[in-house]
Amino acid sequence: MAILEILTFPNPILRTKSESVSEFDSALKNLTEDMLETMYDAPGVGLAANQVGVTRRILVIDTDYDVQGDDESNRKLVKQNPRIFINPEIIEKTGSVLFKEGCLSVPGTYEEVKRFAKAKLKYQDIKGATHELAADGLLAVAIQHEIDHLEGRLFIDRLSEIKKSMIKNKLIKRRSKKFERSRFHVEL
Ligand code: QAP
Ligand code: CO
Repeated sequence: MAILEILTFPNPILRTKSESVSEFDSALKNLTEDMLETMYDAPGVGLAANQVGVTRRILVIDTDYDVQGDDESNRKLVKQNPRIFINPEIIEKTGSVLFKEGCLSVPGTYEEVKRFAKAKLKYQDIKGATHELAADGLLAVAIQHEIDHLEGRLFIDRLSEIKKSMIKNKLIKRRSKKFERSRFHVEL
């Protein structure tokens, strides 16, 4: 098990369309375990494989977990419901909701996005067996957000042009500040 590096905007891998999984082997199982560990550590409620550099149609989601402990050293998962979706496809969608979303690849940015309120999902499990799942609430929103990642789409793409450009400017500025700081550090 390992905690993987989460890629952040504007990394081009986040813009890559992911390819279907056809081999349900131990490498797939190891990757999904690492993705779950990375998600719980972040902490987040969902992660797509391309966020850790793997452009395959793999998602992990847990919208039900609870943590105990006040700092990193004694943090413990006291309840969890890890879900793994391979080659997920939305086959039915109804209603609409506004949900204030964030993304581990767009840190520190939260904006309301319009989503379908309910979604029926067809997916494969870790062994390749096909299942269906009817989702609503936070799970339905998480599924739509994560499937966007598989298409190379980010939640900020679903905002108005003006909001999107403000956010992009903010993130690019923050990134160059970070770069300046690290360069300064090296030169010292
Ligand atoms: C996607 O997002 C999602 O900016 C998962 O500083 C979004 O886990 C599912 C996070 C909305 C359902 C509803 C974001 C953590 C986590 C940040 C996340 C941050 C730290 C985002
Ligand atoms: Co995301």
